[in-house]
Amino acid sequence: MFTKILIANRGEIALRIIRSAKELGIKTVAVYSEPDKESLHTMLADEKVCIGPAKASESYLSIPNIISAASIKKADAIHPGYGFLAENPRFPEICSQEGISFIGPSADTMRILGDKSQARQKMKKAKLPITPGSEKIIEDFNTAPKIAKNIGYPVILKAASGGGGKGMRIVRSSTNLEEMYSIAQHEAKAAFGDPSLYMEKYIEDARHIEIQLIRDSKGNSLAFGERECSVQRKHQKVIEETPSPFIDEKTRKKLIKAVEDASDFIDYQSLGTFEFLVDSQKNYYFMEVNTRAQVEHPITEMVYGIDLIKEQIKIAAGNKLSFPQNLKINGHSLECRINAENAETFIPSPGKIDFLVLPGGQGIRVDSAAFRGWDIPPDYDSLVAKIIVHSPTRAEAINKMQTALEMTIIVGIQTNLPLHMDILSNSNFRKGDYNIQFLEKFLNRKKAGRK
Ligand code: MV4
Repeated sequence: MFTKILIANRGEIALRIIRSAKELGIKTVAVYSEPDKESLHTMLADEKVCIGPAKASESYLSIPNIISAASIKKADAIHPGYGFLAENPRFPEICSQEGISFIGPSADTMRILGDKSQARQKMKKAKLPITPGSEKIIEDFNTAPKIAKNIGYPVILKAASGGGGKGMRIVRSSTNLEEMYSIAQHEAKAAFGDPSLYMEKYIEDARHIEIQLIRDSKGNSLAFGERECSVQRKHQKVIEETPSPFIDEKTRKKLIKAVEDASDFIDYQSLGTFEFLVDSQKNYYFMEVNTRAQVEHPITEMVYGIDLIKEQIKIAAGNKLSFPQNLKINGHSLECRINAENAETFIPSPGKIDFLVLPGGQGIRVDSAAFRGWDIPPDYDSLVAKIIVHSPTRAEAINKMQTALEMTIIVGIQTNLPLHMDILSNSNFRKGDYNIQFLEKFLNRKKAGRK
């Protein structure tokens, strides 16, 4: 087992990783940027190293700075968390050159899955259903109208280096194909330095469903019941839940089996998430693989009673998967992402937390790096806390979440707590009747004052 892990991240996820490492008896090293000097992850790790100024490109995104910190502190492994360097294949590559274990999949796996067009073809070979679409990237716009016609409108253009929605455009008819192509291409070039696009059939009224996978270096794999992540705005998830109110036992079993088989096919190692779109007929289509621990991993931990990060660390050290194969889903879990932002305009609201009460009690978990007096820097994402509940049924989980949020007090900054309260009391949400369009439509209705 590792003796010392460096956590190449900040905020709640850095704390989350420190907690699992401590439980495993592993020492931890925090890295921090100048404005994060007085943050919780630097206080709670065993050791800490400043890796640069506020600008992420000169601190949390600087591979040389982080590797130097690991060498100085003699860390034998690095956990990347999510965001920052978590899905950059150069990071595991350089870790391996330096003799440091990277807690995540191999650079090769990251590279293949990071190219969304290549990932699609790979998963097609692995027998996962994919949407009809172009076999590879579109080399020449002149071929695009024919590809679109063959697929049938509406189509969606996606950036090969994308993910998370950037460089993506829905095209509903041939008249605006050229314009949308140009916009998507420029956006992709600006965001990823790669203008390559590919095309898929656009699936209407879909749900965003994802399957958590863990697979060890000996080929033991385990996929879990789905997380429903359709409540999102501008590709940022807002509420996640498991199980999905839409997925039946038969579809769940098929998804789990399909992901376990696909992970064997690509010899995936570590924790990973397979994203799917599920249409109103419950047909599912592979979208992409996230090669990291995700923000919403706790809801899976709640219903299965497990610690995914501990297990991820253990299998990175070469241990065999220790979860039994017969894990059962127990009850229902929801997560609300509490952000420092205006609940109506979504404008970030960094600043000092003057007073803070976070909820607790049976079936309530809060993953947060917030404390009274913390001055949230404006330089990073606006996640303040993840409030996670666990109850026997979905209805009880929603009620528990409402109570938990009512007992949450955050003074000094604006948060999206009022938005969460609105969603949780919405009748369609309560019926489980929602898809990826839900939040956008809900917000439009609210703006028009119709609620
Ligand atoms: C799609 C889609 C519909 N049809 N692909 C969004 C991010 C990336 N993970 C995949 N995404 C989507 N891909 C096909 N063929 C719908 C989404 C999608 C979405 C699209 C527009 C607006 C909001 C969305 C939210 C989630 C997923």
